[in-house]
Amino acid sequence: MTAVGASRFGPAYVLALAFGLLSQVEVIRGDQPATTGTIVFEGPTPVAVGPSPRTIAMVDIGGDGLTDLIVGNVGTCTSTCVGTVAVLSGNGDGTLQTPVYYTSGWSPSHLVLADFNNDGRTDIAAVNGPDSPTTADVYVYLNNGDGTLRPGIRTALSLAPGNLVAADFDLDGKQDLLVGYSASLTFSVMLKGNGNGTFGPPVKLEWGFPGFRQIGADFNRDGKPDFAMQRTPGVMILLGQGTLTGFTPAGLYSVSSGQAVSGFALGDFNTDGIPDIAASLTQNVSRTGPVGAVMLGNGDGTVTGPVLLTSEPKDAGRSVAVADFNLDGKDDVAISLEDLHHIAVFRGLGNGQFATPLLVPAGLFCRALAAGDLNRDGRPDLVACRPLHHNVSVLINVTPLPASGRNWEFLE
Ligand SMILES: [Ca+2]
Ligand SMILES: [Ca+2]
Ligand SMILES: [Ca+2]
Ligand SMILES: [Ca+2]
Repeated sequence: MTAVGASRFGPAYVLALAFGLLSQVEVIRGDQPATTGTIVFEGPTPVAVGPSPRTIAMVDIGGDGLTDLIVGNVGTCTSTCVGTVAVLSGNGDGTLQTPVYYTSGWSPSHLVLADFNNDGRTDIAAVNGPDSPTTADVYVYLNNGDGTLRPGIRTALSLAPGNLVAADFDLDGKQDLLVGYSASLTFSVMLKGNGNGTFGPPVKLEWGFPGFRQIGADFNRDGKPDFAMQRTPGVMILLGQGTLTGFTPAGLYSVSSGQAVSGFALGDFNTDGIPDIAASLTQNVSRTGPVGAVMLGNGDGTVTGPVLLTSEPKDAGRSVAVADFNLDGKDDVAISLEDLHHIAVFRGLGNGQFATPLLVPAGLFCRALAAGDLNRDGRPDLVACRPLHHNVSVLINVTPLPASGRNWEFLE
């Protein structure tokens, strides 16, 4: 895999940005036909979701085949501090219904999706922190199966956490939660799932070094959940032993000097069936760094890379989402560029390399990203949180279909 926009692609490329309702970016590069890889999004269309959307997920909550939007809103403090998890049911045509709000702690900063009560329906967990003045907790919302959620089940924590990984770490058939803290703390917490949305007492996992912003996968393919986490100067992979507390470091990988991981997503960028890691990156002081990086899993818990994802002009990557946006069977990477008000879409070539990014206008100050198919045409759409504007930007994927003419109806 290679650095996108680096010299190996040659200097002969022109990046042309088109702004407007139909946001299409053509990339013309000397070594590749300009007609390949065009990705087109309509929008952005703002959709009001609540006071301050900070985290986002897309999933079919109602089991009706329509993708819904889940947003965590930072709340307000009066006598108590209350935030919300908002569910916007999808209409299946790219539009969303009015938000339904569920009470959470003050600052839902990360959402994960898992079936916590083993009823076959996807539930939601939200972690509240890390800058909450009064609350430190996890809320689990069990899915009623009719598009609604049950009121959140609160699990208190002693310190305000930052993010979550849901997995069955101890292999008892019940989803557990790994809770990550801020970059300055040297431990995580494991919550053993009881299989009903509640958890056992928090178990502290002391690492001896700061590490957070975790993402789970079975990186060494032994059936035991593992996870990767941000650890300066990059990413550390810890292999699970099938217990709540046993994790073996498998490697620490530098990403880019002076930069840190701001978001994680999983994909398979070299189509070998082994999970790979995509990360968005904060910017360095001189603002000369990449906006993201990809690390290719080797299947034994180690990774190869990083492949740096570079975008011009430079910006900090705020969040990352992975999907096959042009339906060529190869995972692509989207990274939100908050200050540039764009999303950089890196088209995957299927061999661990990426094309020069397409810059898609996403509205002012776009942050948390999610990908999913809102209008049932098989093409993953993008939604970006805009907390300063109290809404999300919806970008509908209208990428032209390949000339080979697949029947998209069968994708439903
Ligand atoms: Ca469930
Ligand atoms: Ca494993
Ligand atoms: Ca792979
Ligand atoms: Ca693709």
